[in-house]
Amino acid sequence: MLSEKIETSINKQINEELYSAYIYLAMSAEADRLGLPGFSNWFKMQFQEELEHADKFFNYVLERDGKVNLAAIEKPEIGEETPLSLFEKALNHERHITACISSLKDLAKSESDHATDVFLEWYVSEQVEEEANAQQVIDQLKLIDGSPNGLFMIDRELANRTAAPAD
Ligand code: OFO
Repeated sequence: MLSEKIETSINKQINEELYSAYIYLAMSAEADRLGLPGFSNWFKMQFQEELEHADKFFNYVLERDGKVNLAAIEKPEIGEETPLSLFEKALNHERHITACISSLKDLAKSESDHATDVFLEWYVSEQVEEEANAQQVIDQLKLIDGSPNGLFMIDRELANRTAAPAD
């Protein structure tokens, strides 16, 4: 059984994860428009991983006999971007999600909900990885400093990404 506060906060996080999926889907479309199929693939894989993050929270609420309340998903604000601005937006977004997970964890501790506290550990580690992944591409993009050859190489590398299951 989940406390009302935890149930509300996890439902809010389901919405955050679905919004994450949505923003990465918009980024995937924008990367495709820029003629970068590898970047587009990277964001599409991220979209799929975010759906799994949402699904993992969804299943957890049901497993704890809670109630899932699905809310409207905000429109992602992705305009005409550059490869660098896309990844800077991705990193800023992941920093925001890290803060959400940290607040959830603080709440689980204050409510003495040990099961939720342990469940959230997976997300804590995942956020370290997600921020590092976005930062790595930002570093590479800064290193090539707009070189078309460099961009082509990064695009080829990002084309190899597959979605990791959220186990
Ligand atoms: Fe990007 O980790 Fe979930 O939101």
